[in-house]
Amino acid sequence: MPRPDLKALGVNYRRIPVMAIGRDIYCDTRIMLRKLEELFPNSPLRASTSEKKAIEKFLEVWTIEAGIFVRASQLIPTNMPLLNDPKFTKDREDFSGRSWNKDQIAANRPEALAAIRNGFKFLETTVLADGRQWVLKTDRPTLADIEAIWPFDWLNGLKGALPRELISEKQYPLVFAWMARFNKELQEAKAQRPKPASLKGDVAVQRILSAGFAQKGPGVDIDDPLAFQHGTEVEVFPTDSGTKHHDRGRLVGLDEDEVVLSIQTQGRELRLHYPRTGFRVKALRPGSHARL
Ligand SMILES: N[C@@H](CCC(=O)N[C@@H](CS)C(=O)NCC(=O)O)C(=O)O
Repeated sequence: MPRPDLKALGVNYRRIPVMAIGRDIYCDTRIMLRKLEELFPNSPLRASTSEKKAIEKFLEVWTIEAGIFVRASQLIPTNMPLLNDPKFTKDREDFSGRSWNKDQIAANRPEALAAIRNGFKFLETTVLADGRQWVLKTDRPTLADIEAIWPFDWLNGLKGALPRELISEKQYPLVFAWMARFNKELQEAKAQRPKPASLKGDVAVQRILSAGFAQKGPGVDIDDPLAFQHGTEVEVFPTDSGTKHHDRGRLVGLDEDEVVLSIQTQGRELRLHYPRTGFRVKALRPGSHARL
């Protein structure tokens, strides 16, 4: 924070990353990955069978909603110079809703470490136990690998986060070999891809505002438990972190997977897309919205 480019778009959601495809803005990697997979259906990343899709989904839920990422973030080393900057710690508190006092972080560390160590053991003794190269026994990494690997790989690269006497190649050889393989594949993929263009924020904002929509919305499901009508004025915000940053607008999409909010910015409509779980949708005028 601050996020001037998102502000110029009228987006209050504070977390990163955010993806724009035309005037459709996607908040949260869970919905971004899904949309990218829809847009590139021949992509070799998505799982091919319902059983494999289930594993992919469980791994997403495990790392994001079941708390692996939160535990990983609690292992940020307390000797990081930034933790002495009150502006930084205040911002982290606004983001996470918990204390970033060094002593409290240190006191919480054993519990967080136990959760992460449990995660390493789980991967070592189940998912990777038969010596497979990739989570779904494919020739190349798939989305299931991505869903599982990122918090562990992040911690592995964050100096001082993992005590090596407890968590290393020695105790978890299969997990560490998998992370090394993944990073090698990633470097090779990066070397082969077309070079992405970088845009200044204001240019990106204008490009987004003058674009068309990338997709048709899902519509507002009449069976959704919220029983909201299309067009109800609502606010949407995450319930796990960044919870104080609410977007307000008209509800134009709601189903089992997705929430879509329509906002107006500089006279143009933008549609903000969020995953259905982990976000709250609240009517701005309680009582005025109900269909029933
Ligand atoms: N579930 C969200 C989590 C996003 C998230 O926690 N992002 C963190 C970085 S990993 C963030 O935005 N930090 C910057 C901030 O302070 O707002 C997702 O998968 O996109």
